[in-house]
Amino acid sequence: MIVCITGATSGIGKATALHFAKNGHQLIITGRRKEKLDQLKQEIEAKYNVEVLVLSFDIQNKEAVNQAVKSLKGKWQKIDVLVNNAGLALGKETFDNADISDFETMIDTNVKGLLYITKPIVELMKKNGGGHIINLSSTAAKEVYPGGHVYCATKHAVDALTKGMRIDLLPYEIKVTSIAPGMVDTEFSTVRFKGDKSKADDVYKGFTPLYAEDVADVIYYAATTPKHVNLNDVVLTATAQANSYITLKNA
Ligand code: 8X3
Repeated sequence: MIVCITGATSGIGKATALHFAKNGHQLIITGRRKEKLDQLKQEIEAKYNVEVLVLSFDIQNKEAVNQAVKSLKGKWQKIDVLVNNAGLALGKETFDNADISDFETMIDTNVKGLLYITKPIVELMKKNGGGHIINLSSTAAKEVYPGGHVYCATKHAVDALTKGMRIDLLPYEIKVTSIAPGMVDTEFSTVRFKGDKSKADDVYKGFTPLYAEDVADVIYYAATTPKHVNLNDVVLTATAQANSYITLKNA
């Protein structure tokens, strides 16, 4: 298969790229940090017998995204799976104390960015006679928690878009899946708390959280079900986490 993964420079995206590569799939990896993508391409091509194409762009920039998809030639247009992983949370202050530019970045990345990349790739999938879109949602799409407001809203939007795409893309044999992880020990919280490592580390202390590889495993499973089977919506959390706001810590 040819698998396009957004936000592949770290965390769930990177783990997903490695997981698919290990299983012999060709990759298109995208992200903002070109050096990190080039490094990952080198690492993967040295270890596994697969080809990796790097596309570096800011997913918030509609023109840049369109140009990148347009630049795909030959076999690279035959994308079987799009993993919409790029996304972020910024801040956990209450709504009234939060920063409006953080709101914009989250909406521009998690919602608009996802739309920018999906729209032209859907056209390729239609030409190819099918495909699979896997959207990275979150437990934040299922319940809203204190300080979650806009991040939770963007993930609720991802769930709604997943359902809407699944309905409208049915005639084209394009599967659409939502994977909603709970707390995953990645750069996610460091980004959310703007580099405050001690705040970020606290999130994953006192229990065993999910790791990026756990989510990659589920994404891979969803992408490799038989043609007549689709996982519509998968929620996965650490065993110690019940939902967005109940986690058994220091048990
Ligand atoms: C990430 C999970 O708990 O920070 O989507 O909302 S959480």
